[in-house]
Amino acid sequence: MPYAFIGVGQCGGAIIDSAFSDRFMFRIAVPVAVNSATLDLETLVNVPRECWIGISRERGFIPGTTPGFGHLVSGGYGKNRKLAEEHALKFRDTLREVLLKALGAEEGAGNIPVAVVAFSMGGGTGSGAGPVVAGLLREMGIPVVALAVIPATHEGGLSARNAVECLNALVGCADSVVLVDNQKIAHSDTMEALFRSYNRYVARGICDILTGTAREGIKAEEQSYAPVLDLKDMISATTFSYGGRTLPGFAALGRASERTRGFLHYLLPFGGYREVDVVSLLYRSFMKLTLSGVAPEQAEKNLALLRVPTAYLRDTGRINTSMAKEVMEEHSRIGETHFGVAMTKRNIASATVLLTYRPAQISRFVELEKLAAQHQEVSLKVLEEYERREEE
Ligand SMILES: Nc1nc2c(ncn2[C@@H]2O[C@H](COP(=O)(O)OP(=O)(O)OP(=O)(O)O)[C@@H](O)[C@H]2O)c(=O)[nH]1
Ligand SMILES: [Mg+2]
Repeated sequence: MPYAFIGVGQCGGAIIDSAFSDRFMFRIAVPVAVNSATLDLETLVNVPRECWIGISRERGFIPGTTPGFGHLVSGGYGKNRKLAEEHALKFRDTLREVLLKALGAEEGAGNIPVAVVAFSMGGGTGSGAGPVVAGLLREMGIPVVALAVIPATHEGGLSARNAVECLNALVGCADSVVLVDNQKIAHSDTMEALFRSYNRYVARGICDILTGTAREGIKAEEQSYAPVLDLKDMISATTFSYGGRTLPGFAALGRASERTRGFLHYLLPFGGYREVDVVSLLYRSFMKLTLSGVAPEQAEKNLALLRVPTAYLRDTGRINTSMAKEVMEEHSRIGETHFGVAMTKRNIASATVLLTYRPAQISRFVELEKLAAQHQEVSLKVLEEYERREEE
């Protein structure tokens, strides 16, 4: 049974669209794009209409192939998170039905090994309906990884408030949360111009981990000595257990890659393949984390996946896995690391890491909370001002 890869709202849709630009993804996952605005859905290039779900104010969640879809699904929520959440909860039954159909799992979702649900927390649709979608999948027994985008500081108080409320809702609805912080691209005058490449970066990282944990295509003899990651690793690397209760961890994603074959391959060692310095690949991935204000060595636990061409896996010693593992252990406060190697058919070596934190370690959460409180205060002041005038 394939994975579910669901994008909610404009940002979530754009991220999964990017993930499915790699056609291989269609072999291991099913895309679904949920939105309240047909215009947003029409911007998707890789996710076909059969994989769309619209939110109609009258009819709830409807499949993309519904006649008159464009009329029924229009307008969006314009950053009104509360209203999007309210509608999603009100039409939860239609969501269940339409979602199972879109996932090709009408008989039940029991066999879906994991669902990734991507959305931004600063807007309306994704921020409001994203956690509802995640919660529903989790209720069906599917492990849920939320890919949640944090608004940049300059986006202001309303976006921050939506994000704070979304985070509060999310805690009960996801097994793990991977954070994608737009503050990382906020240095640009036109942050929006960087969305495409940022989405591609995030999608690649997540797809690497998912395809790296999908055992299909990896023959045992080819895998030889290298450790393998499975989905359980992915979930436990990003979840905390307290007694009998589990709570999602908050993970930052990092990825670095390099070419393994140059034009001058006849001058290079073993069949034209360069030596891969996995330690420096890992350090480069730490420098490109999707979350600002966290120290890589302060992560509670972590996961790392190396992907290398098959040739590297054939015999021992081609890549130094024990050094890589040691580096990862040094970057976990409790010494818990989940480490694996998978092969790729491309001439590329990559390291993808997830570094997991507790909320108290994330300074961006404190910033969001402050910004959100300012927003609320300002609006209330305005209200008071008007009320006073009316009383006078
Ligand atoms: N990283 C990234 N962030 C995005 C992208 N598109 C929008 N955002 C961010 O997402 C937030 C806005 O959310 P959207 O996803 O556009 O909103 P929505 O879920 O469609 O909700 P509506 O308000 O109903 O339109 C802001 O914080 C944007 O900076 C994207 O493609 N990539
Ligand atoms: Mg929108």
